[in-house]
Amino acid sequence: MSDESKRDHNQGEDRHARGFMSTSTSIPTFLKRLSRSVEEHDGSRVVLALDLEPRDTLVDRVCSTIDALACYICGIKINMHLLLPSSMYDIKYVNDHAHSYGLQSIADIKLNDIPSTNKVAIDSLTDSGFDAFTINPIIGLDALNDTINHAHSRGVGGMGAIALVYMSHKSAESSYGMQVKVASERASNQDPLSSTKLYRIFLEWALASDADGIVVGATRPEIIMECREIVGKQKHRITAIFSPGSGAQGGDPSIALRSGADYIIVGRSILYSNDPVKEASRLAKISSSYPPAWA
Ligand code: 6CN
Repeated sequence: MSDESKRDHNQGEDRHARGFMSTSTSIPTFLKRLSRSVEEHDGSRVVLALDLEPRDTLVDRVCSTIDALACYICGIKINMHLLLPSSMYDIKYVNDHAHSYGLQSIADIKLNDIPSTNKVAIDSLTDSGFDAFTINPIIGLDALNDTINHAHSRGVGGMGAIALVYMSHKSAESSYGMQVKVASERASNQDPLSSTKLYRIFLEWALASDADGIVVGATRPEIIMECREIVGKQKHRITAIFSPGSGAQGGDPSIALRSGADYIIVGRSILYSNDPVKEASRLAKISSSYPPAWA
């Protein structure tokens, strides 16, 4: 990174710190921080998936991508593309850089282990400057509760947890869409098991464990709609719907948002377009034209 961009970066950090202190004494949770970022970025509800090719100068390329696109997005999402080839120091540097623009940062690790291991992972992600992470509900309700409680007690205002409910890729149907039998109050004496789809159980567990958000693929507008209806019935809590899979995976961002997604997660169709700024700006405009479902 050049001296000049480092200087800009540090100035941005100061701006971020001032913003944090001047708003109020209450500590904002992940969704409040994300909403504030939306306000600061002209209503954009685009989360940029920073899935760049892991070649030399990856951190510099990631930071210059943030520099170019920061005003069209409300957050970044980092996954194995960057996490595996980078040091914790580099990741913290990238997250600090994103924060200097008021952006939130999500660690897309689809956390999926026993609670004690999950907690160690969450502590490391907190130390690396992340604001939230993705988690796989297959670990079960008690483990989800335990892990998410821990996350909410970490960092400034807590780490957000975003649970996978229905992934965007084609074969998600064979797992998330699987018909399963569960013991339920609705079942009859003749058949003590009732039948449902796995993603409905994941949704129920995500809400029961106070997940801050859920992931539903933009390739599944009908499932977004179904989840929106259930999520919208909650009286005392907001759970945001994050929708990846538009563009490169074939989903339509407008349809995902109209179906009830709060945030679209987009990578390749911005990063590898002929004009990433134009494409990010286009998606920012689309996303800002759909009011958040809870407004
Ligand atoms: O817009 P793209 O298809 O290039 O990228 C979508 C991003 C990727 O980083 C992928 O890992 O969203 C992530 N993702 C997630 C869940 C899911 O069901 N489908 C995805 O594509 C997440 N998180």
